[in-house]
Amino acid sequence: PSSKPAQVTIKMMSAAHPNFDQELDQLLAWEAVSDASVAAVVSEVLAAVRIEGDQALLEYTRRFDGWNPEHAEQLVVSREDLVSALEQLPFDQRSALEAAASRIRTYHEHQRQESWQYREENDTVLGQKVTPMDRVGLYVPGGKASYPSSVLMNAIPAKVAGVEQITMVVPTPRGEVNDLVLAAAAIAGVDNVIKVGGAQAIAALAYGTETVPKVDKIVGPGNIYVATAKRAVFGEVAIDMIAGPSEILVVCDGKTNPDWIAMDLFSQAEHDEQAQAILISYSPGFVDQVKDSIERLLPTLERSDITQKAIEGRSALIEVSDLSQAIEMVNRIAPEHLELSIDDPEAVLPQIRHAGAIFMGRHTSEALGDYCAGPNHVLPTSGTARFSSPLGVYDFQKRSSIIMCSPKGASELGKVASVLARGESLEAHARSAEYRILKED
Ligand code: HSO
Ligand code: ZN
Repeated sequence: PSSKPAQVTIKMMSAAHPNFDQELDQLLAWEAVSDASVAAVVSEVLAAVRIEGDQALLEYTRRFDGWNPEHAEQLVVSREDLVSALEQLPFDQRSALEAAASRIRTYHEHQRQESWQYREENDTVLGQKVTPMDRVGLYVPGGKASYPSSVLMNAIPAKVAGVEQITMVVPTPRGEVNDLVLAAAAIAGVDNVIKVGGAQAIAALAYGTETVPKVDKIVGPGNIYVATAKRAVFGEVAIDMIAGPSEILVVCDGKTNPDWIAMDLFSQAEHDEQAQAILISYSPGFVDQVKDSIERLLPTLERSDITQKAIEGRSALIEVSDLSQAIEMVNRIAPEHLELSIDDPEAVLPQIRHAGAIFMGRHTSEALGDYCAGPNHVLPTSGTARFSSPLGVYDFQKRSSIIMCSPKGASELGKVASVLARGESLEAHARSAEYRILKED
């Protein structure tokens, strides 16, 4: 970190510019990389794990993770190791993780879907029964994107849904696991932790091996090998959405300290060189003030390299004419995170239609939501907030339909079904329904 201001070439855009629409489209363009050579490696790994089970896991772990487990038992993190990771944590870290976990749990308890039913006049009952999935797998990346907060955000909703068994997989470069990640797993109630990563970990969760139980759904972020493997096993198991780079969109009326806005933009930019940070303001000249703050503050960051690449890459400071133009643009961008850094965010909320999470007012920074406000930080990226939602309890629950006919109800429905079945030339359907028509009806 340095205290000398940097020259930062962030895109400055204006909605009044004749080419603005094309420029914005270009800024938002994002294509998930798919790579034929990656796909080939992944399909080989999937097949090997499917056939050889633990032996393949050991072999790939030796090859890719740089340590030499001899027996599959060495891949398993014991209950005692989990508990001791928690106990060895410095006091402030432990209490912050616990405070975050408790707030995340409370928020997600509001999301639980309940079963329902209703009774018709003839005593036929119709309903929907909600059931948690039995087993869920959670992928946690190794390296720089190994976030304990993400362990909480993925595991707690599954537990709140009532999932019995959560298996976490995590690659361990040289056999070492991040203690904070283990502690977070202990706090969130993760049941098994296995030291295996990459496509081989996804294969193990999807097919099961001698030591890794087969799961019903796999969640959690990963690199291109992991994402490709998740896509390939989809159908065998359910998967969560495949996330693109992180994004933040700040709308500001010009009355927030520009340093706060710059730091909020950095908070996403520091995740990833491909991350996107956009400011939209309708206060003349405010974008230039924020640019000054960016140049002064960026060099003071520990991750200034990544942050600068993101700020100079897919990011922009945009001037628009008024609030309603800003709102229109928000809905077009459908950002993962939206900060409304304005006086009266509640007045604007009804018009916001597409955003993963909405941070209301100057004091609500995205960082608070990333860790501990309560809502999930796994959110739809790359404009997918137009049709998807934050990760939640509902992602670990499924529904079964319930139909219970009274004799009278079966008789009445039988007449309708019989006509429709004969229309489809399905004789057995028709007769099955007709058997149940009452004589007196
Ligand atoms: N902002 C990230 C989540 C995260 N932030 C984890 C810090 N740690 C999701 O877009
Ligand atoms: Zn973040």
